[in-house]
Amino acid sequence: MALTLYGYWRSSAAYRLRIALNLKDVAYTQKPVNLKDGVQRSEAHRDIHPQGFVPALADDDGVLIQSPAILEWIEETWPEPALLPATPRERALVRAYGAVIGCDIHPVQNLRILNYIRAEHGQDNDGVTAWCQRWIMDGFAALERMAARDALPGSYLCGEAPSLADIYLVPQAYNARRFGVDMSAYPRLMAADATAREHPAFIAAEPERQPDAPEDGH
Ligand SMILES: N[C@@H](CCC(=O)N[C@@H](CS)C(=O)NCC(=O)O)C(=O)O
Repeated sequence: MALTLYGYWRSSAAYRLRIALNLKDVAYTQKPVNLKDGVQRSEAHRDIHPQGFVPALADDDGVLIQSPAILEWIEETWPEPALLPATPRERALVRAYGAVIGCDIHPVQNLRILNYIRAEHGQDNDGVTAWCQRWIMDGFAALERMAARDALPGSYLCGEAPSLADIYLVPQAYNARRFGVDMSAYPRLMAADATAREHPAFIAAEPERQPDAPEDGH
């Protein structure tokens, strides 16, 4: 099956898919969509992703969108190594980490939201950074409490091996560092993030290693 990932080097939703595909050792070709230049809003790109976002993943049958749905599709299509634990209760726990990040933290610090608060609510770089920090810290505080209360033993966020929880955590922690969040308040998250970032599948998925990453890092 030939897979094409429409993404952007610094898109955290695309970063999730790169990690998952790498963990499953599934090959894919990347087609970068330059979010900085607004290519995502073009008519041509909306034929691929009707919302005008990345990521999208094309296979021989068509195009899939929405990283949570695509991650589940990847897990069902290539079950090994499993990204979800064995029991329904543990699976719900892992999915909850993903939902806190994917539904509650990440959406409010997206490019289109940041452009909007700049253009319509007069925010400068400091205002935008403060906005991002606010919502990341709010969500990370909750995740840290979850990690303290509902930990599954192991050095990853939910156990001895990478799971969907790490696939959501690492890109979000990357964004947090980018926006200058003080990570020392979240020791459990940071320990799991450090463990995962040593895994070759996570290393290969790092934004700066992607074909469209600019040399100056911006
Ligand atoms: N819920 C979507 C979110 C996708 C999303 O927000 N993508 C961002 C990049 S991480 C994007 O394309 N932003 C373009 C924009 O805001 O104009 C998913 O998980 O796939």
